[in-house]
Amino acid sequence: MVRIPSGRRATVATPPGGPVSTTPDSRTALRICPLCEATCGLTLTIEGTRVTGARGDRDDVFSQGFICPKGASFGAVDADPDRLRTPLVREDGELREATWEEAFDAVAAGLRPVVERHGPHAVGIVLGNPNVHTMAGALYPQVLLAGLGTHSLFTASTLDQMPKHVSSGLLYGDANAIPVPDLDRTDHLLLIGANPLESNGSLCTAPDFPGKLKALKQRGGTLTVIDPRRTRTAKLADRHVAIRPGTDATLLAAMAHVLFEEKLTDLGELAPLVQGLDEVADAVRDFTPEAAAEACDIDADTIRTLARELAAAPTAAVYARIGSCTVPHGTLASWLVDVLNILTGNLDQPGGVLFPQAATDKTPRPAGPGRGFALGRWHSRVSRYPEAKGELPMAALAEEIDTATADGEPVRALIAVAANPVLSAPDGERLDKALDSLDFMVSVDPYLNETSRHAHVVLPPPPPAQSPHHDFAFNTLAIRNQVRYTRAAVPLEPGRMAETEILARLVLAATGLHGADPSAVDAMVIDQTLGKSVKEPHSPVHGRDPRELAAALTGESGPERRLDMMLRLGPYGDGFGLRPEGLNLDKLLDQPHGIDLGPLQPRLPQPLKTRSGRVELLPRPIADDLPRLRDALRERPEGLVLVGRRHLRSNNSWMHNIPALTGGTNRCTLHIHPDDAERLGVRDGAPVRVKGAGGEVTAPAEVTDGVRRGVVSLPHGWGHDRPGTRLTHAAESPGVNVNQLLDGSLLDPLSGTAVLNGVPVDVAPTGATL
Ligand SMILES: Nc1nc2c(c(=O)[nH]1)N[C@H]1C(S)=C(S)[C@@H](COP(=O)(O)OP(=O)(O)OC[C@H]3O[C@@H](n4cnc5c(=O)[nH]c(N)nc54)[C@H](O)[C@@H]3O)O[C@H]1N2
Ligand SMILES: Nc1nc2c(c(=O)[nH]1)N[C@H]1C(S)=C(S)[C@@H](COP(=O)(O)OP(=O)(O)OC[C@H]3O[C@@H](n4cnc5c(=O)[nH]c(N)nc54)[C@H](O)[C@@H]3O)O[C@H]1N2
Ligand code: SF4
Ligand SMILES: [Mo]
Repeated sequence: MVRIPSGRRATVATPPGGPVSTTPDSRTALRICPLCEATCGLTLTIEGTRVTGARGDRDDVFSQGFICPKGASFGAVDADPDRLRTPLVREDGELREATWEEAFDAVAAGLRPVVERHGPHAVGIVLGNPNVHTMAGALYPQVLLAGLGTHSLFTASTLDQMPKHVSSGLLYGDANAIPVPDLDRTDHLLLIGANPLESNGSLCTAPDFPGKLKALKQRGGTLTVIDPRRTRTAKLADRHVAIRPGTDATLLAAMAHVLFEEKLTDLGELAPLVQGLDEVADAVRDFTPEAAAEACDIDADTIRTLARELAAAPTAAVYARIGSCTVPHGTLASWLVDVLNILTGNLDQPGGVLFPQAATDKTPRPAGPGRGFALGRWHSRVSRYPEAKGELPMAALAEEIDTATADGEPVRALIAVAANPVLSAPDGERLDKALDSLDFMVSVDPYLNETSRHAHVVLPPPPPAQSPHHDFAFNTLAIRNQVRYTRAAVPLEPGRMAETEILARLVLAATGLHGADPSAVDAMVIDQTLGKSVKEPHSPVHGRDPRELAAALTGESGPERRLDMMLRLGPYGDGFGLRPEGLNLDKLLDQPHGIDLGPLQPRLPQPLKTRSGRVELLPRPIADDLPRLRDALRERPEGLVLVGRRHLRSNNSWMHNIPALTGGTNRCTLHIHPDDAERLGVRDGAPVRVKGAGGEVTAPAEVTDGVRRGVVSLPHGWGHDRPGTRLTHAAESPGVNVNQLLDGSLLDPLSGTAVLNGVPVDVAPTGATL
């Protein structure tokens, strides 16, 4: 049991880490940064109600003072004058400012007739990335989904990490059981399709990821990076392998082949927990390094060396992100990452990859067989894509709206929360038109942007300084168990509504309860959760009276009471008095810099929820998809392929409006290798046309040997040139929408994830024919 410190409540946050330059009426407040997955603790300087500075909080138990340029610009992000201050409601085709009451009246009046006439699936829900960075996004979308009962759910996961969820679901029986690399202790990190020096890490929450990679090298460890671009992360590596995009699954299968062939597999303590080892050996038999070499454009010796190094390292972690997920074999690549960790005995071991245990996880049930993971319980209407984790592919959103079929209703109304699919998903032009054709659309978004401009109602959440924060999602992916909560740093401005209340009211308006008290939503969740918990034998509250438990909850608001409940029911919790030394909201509030809960611990077999109760190494859907990968061994793309890239001072589609975070190297240019540029007559700085299956864009060329031959790179989230938006600064250098090059037809079939990397394109100087 981890000791939960007790201490006196700090009413005013003390300036940690020494003096801050403040004026007499300035103060400081703590705020966990919501601008990327690293979740750094910030110390904000506040004058009146304005954030005038941000520094890393040196006393933060997790981030210990780390901050990046985005976090340092927190004040500018918070105070962007283009942020909407009041709801907008469409009247006679035009959006006008409205009261909250008018806005929610319009939401209820827009959504209910669609549900009543066409059924729940005619209402689509689109959830974007910032939902994992807000408390509201963690607490209400599930309630909305359950309340509406729609199957039309589309999220940024199918533009991102869905392959990993599917792979974890199949291997471990739990789509959210994602092991993370033990960055602080590993001897060898094999990093694939990730660039944490720009992204600050993903599916691996680690403040100061760059510092941790440097520390790995300083303690004698090795870093290998697989990336078609020589990224800043690759430059730090001991070995950089510039793979042909889209072929990681082939490379990883060949590495597994080598481990079997050279008898380098050693499952160690995992052996009794794993079934299907021989079947995997059979499955990768055709993937000889020689067969993979040409497909991946990596010589066979290098493939063997990668496998041997992995096996020889005292501890090692294979970690892969976007570049391995948003590709045609994303789920197979994600699966093979874990297979390699398992074959080398590095799963669930210190220095390898481990399952975090967050404070808001439920108290784990005893180990044993579970219900397993099902795929394809329903299908999309038009292309019959299988659902994965309850979601349909974001790439199918446009067709689900604009295409009628004999069976089922098209999506006629849309609820978009923190989502900008017009820029982030394939074929924004088609989506533009589809959104315009909807009977009704509501966006919960701080900006009037490429997507929200189509809404009939826009509900703007307050800026982050006015919102409390706890990382429900990222603590389950953190490289150290810890828990932190920061209340709003400044009070809500007059006329503002907390995003938690916006979403609670949205739940009510969508489910026919418009006008009810929004706290009823939290009360209902609390009742249901406690009612279920008291019936579970392993729960710390087994057999107790749920009403008595609900009455014991503390917190100033519904969301805080829900956080208190989750903490108290959780693995470190006080169990509502059962474990008085355990965690609750009051104790967390007493520790404004957070509570460290220790390094990650081995947890198997407890996290397994497969039907067998073991790790199922070769699940049926994976086995069925392997022939497609065998076919890919023979593929040799002729022309250029496109990959993405991220910039440290950017974040997907919504940070180009902050002058402090734009300009310099953060530009929407096409990276192209000098040899390709010469062959095609492309000059550095000159505009080039890029054509893909979904359309064409023109962007300035940036000739650089930072990309390998045969590969070009454009960043995503640009293309801020559409009318009817309110993004003053972004519109000055709009860039182009890379996703216009995609037609949305290329998906990883198991996860429904869009292929955003390794996409065939043609490139020519403007004026030349394509
Ligand atoms: N080509 C290509 N496309 C990609 C990617 C790629 O690598 N290449 N990456 C993909 C990935 S990984 C992702 S996650 C998606 C992201 O795709 P999206 O989630 O659609 O896009 P974002 O730009 O993250 O932001 C979504 C919206 O959230 C709003 N927002 C910001 N803060 C808040 C808030 O606090 N509350 C609310 N309610 N809204 C807020 C923003 O204004 C914006 O409109 O893009 C994907 N698209
Ligand atoms: N600064 C900044 N930080 C961010 C974001 C942002 O937009 N900007 N977005 C956030 C989000 S939503 C996410 S999901 C994470 C993503 O976090 P990361 O996955 O670290 O993101 P990227 O920087 O896009 O790195 C992906 C790398 O994959 C490479 N790649 C492309 N195709 C292939 C391939 O086929 N094989 C291999 N091996 N590599 C390939 C690309 O060249 C690129 O360097 O970042 C988060 N953090
Ligand atoms: S690394 Fe991420 S969480 Fe940390 S300060 Fe930068 S943007 Fe914020
Ligand atoms: Mo993402």
